[in-house]
Amino acid sequence: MQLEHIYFSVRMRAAQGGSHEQGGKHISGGERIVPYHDLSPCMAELAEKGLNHSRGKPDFMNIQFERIEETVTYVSPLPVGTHVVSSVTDGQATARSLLTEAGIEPLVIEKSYHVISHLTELQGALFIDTATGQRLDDPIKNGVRVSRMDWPLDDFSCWSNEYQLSPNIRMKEALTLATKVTQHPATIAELCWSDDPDYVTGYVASQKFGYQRISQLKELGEEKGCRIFFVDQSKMKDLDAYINYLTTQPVLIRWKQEVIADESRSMAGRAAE
Ligand code: WAQ
Ligand code: MG
Repeated sequence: MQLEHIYFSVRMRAAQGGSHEQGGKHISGGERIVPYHDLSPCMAELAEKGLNHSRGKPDFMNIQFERIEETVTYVSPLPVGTHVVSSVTDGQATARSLLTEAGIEPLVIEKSYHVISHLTELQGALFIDTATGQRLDDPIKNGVRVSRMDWPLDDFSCWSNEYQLSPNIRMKEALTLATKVTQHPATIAELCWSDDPDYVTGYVASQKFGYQRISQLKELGEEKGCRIFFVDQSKMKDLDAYINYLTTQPVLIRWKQEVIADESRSMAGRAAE
């Protein structure tokens, strides 16, 4: 097997006041997929992300990589829309109406907000059952962390340039995650805003309408984030299979096949010169 076709999953998590297992405060996490020659810069980037974070200085960090044995699937990024709102109230009303448009019952939406209002610590995503509004992931854990997804920077840069969006790495990471998660038929919608006190933009994502950014979903300074996957249990084998998809199936985002086609064309052109 050629080395450049071997990929590695790289994961980082950082906490303050001890490790996550010891009850430390979650500071930052990161998930990437890179070939062997990018492992060193990738681990340096993840270390930097966790070391200089608006949630505070970590006193625990874990960075690990492992070779991916599973076949990598390539997925196009969800289409993006933006809603500029003038307050958190407007932003949250927009989020609720998008969730309704995705097919979630109003009572289920209310129950999910009730669940998150009672949470203190979250390191991953919560699952809410679209049939009952009940939490489905293990409540003694702090959510399920999705991993094994990435969007190579060159392809992301072409994409953001084409759509005249600022090449915001945070959006790259969130859109990558949302694309992977909504690719599973059981994910009806995702609702998210950051736990970083300096970042108030969030989104609702679904296969139905893509990744809809909302300019303000919380007040500046707020450290409580949110990530909810609204799931239809009838569209999954069982919860373990769903978690297995989220945590082990490698997904790379690829916007333009033509980028590669263009490159090979220009190389062919050069060869012909
Ligand atoms: N898997 C599951 N949950 C995660 C993951 C993951 N890989 N990463 C983060 N979370 C959860 C976790 O509970 C965090 O506390 C919460 O989400 C927020 O994470 O401008 O930056 O990384 O388009 O702070 C969205 C808007 C930004 C971007 C979201 O989230 C844009 C963001 P953060
Ligand atoms: Mg964060």
